[in-house]
Amino acid sequence: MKYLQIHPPVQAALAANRAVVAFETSLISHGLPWPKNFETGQKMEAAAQAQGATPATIAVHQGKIRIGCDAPLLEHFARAEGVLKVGRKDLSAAIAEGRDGGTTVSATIHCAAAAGINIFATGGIGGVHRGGEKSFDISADLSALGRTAITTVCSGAKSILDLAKTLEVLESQNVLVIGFGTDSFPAFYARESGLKLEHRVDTPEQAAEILRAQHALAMESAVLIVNPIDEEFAIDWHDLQIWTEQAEMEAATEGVSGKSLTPYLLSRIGALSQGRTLAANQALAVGNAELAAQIAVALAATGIE
Ligand code: PSU
Ligand code: MN
Repeated sequence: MKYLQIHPPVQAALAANRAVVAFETSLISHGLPWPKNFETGQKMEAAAQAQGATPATIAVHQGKIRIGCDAPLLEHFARAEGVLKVGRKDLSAAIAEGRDGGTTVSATIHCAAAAGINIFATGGIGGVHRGGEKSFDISADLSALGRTAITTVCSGAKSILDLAKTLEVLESQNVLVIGFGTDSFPAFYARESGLKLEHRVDTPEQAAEILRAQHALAMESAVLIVNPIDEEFAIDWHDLQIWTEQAEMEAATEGVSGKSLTPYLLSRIGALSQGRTLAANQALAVGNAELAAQIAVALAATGIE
């Protein structure tokens, strides 16, 4: 595609059918503060490489879609002010205007699939916000997952959301949700939401088996592999509720809504928890990068006919 600029190591890996894992940049530009964001991006890439996969961090840079960023470009997206938050619907405008954009899940999976990458990892997907039945604030990630054939590894949806409604919308969108080593939908910073899942795998090979069937059936929707945060970094559900309610109240008082709401809540909860949620966010994102790479390697080993 005309607007794609594929980084040479990613191009080489794709041409040789080797494992490639895509990452997003909104997590870096809007989800975490400097320098934790740059460190997280680098650690995610290193985790993929350690498993034998090539990382491809995706962004819009000067109106071009970059499939794979080198370290200076990653640092740019971590440091620069005023980077646009680019969802799938914003891609064309960001390109035409020659902008710099950090791509969200919805935009990143569209670009990854266009480049021929079939696995993507992030921290947590967007979903239905609390009170979504009134505000209609439902992340475009959900409908994008419903119409993009890509495997997405994440720690469930962000705990600031209404997780039960988020699971309902994923079901409506035909997104297959599989617990990795768990029977319950993980809650981002917390290991458990208490919401039961129907499908579970315990190894990357078992996951790869399902992905082969998904591919053979020519499904147009994503498979979501949900991986709980490491015990060591997990945060108590009750503490999270208190911080989230406080942050939600502040957002309402300050009139924050739309695109700014998720970054605002994440940043306020980071401050209220004295940085514990930031450490947790990094740990879970790196864990998901590692698992995605293991699954990509398992898939590449036997092909995906
Ligand atoms: N995962 C994280 N932190 C983030 C995000 C994901 O650990 O900040 C980003 C993703 O880019 C996701 C976006 O697509 O948050 C959701 O934003 P919204 O709720 O506005 O759709
Ligand atoms: Mn929203």
